[in-house]
Amino acid sequence: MKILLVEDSATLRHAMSHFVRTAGHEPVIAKSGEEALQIIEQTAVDLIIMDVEMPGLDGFETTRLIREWLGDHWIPIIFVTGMSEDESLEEGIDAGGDDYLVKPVSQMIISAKIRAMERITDMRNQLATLNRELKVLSQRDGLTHLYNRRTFEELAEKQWKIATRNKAPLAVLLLDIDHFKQYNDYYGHQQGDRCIQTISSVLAKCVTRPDDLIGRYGGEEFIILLPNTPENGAHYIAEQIRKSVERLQIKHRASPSNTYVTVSIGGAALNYTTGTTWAHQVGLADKALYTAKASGRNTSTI
Ligand code: GH3
Ligand code: MG
Ligand code: MG
Ligand code: MG
Ligand code: MG
Repeated sequence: MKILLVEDSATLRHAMSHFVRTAGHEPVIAKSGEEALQIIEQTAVDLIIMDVEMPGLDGFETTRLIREWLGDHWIPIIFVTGMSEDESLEEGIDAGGDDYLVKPVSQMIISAKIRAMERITDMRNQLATLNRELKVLSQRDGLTHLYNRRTFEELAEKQWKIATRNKAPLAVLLLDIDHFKQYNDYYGHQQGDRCIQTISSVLAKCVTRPDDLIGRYGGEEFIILLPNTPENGAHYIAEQIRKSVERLQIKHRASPSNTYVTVSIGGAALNYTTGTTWAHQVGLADKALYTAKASGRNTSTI
């Protein structure tokens, strides 16, 4: 671990550096609170050992400022001080310290306290990793890793509000795989799932702007939000998707035309003259999808 030692006394700095090295860690030295803040802003450290009584910023003030700077990123801070009063310990903990040692401290105590903090750091890191994984699981669809419907709706409504506030163009596309029930019945559910995955990766390839959103809307239905995209842009993207799927030539012997897997796409662009809501716009895209289906499938209608 990289351990920041904040200590104004040269003698103690030397002793503590030695302790830290002996414990198998790398000391980084700050001679004052001000210097500690500069280091924190530039260097990632794993633990801080902080003197309290220092000219200029004292250890408590420095700790408050460091906590503010670090925000959610927690690193352990241990005070080492000559002040043994209960009130002083209380102030240190309230300032954001995690432990409070009264001088003199031995090599053994420093090593043990570092190990204890290392243990807590490990646990926090594991928890952070699990939280990230949990977030992905709760926001994404397991089969395609696209946004699930709930998350898509949340994100899309935000984008929709931004667009209407700025009177910016925005389009939504709904996509449905053609004759997919027959595909499943003929090839089985597992191959059906693989087909859904393949279509989802086509979407990811065709819809590439950072603000664009793709979601799995239902079983074999997908929804796409295209911010800053007017009707002709949406039409272009829809055709790109439709043609890309067609070009894959995924065999579909059970389709009425005995050919390949195709998709139908319905879209709607935001229209400021008629005024609308997000739900209404999705409804318009759904109607357009119905029209695309009715006009023979493997079509996009916007
Ligand atoms: P259309 O061209 O009118 O869209 O016909 P369709 O058969 O695709 O339409 P329908 O909505 O009747 O059928 C959708 C089928 O998609 C139903 C189900 O067999 C299949 N399906 C839905 N979700 C999944 C899924 O997660 N995995 C698999 N393998 N199949 C699914
Ligand atoms: Mg001091
Ligand atoms: Mg469907
Ligand atoms: Mg259907
Ligand atoms: Mg379908």
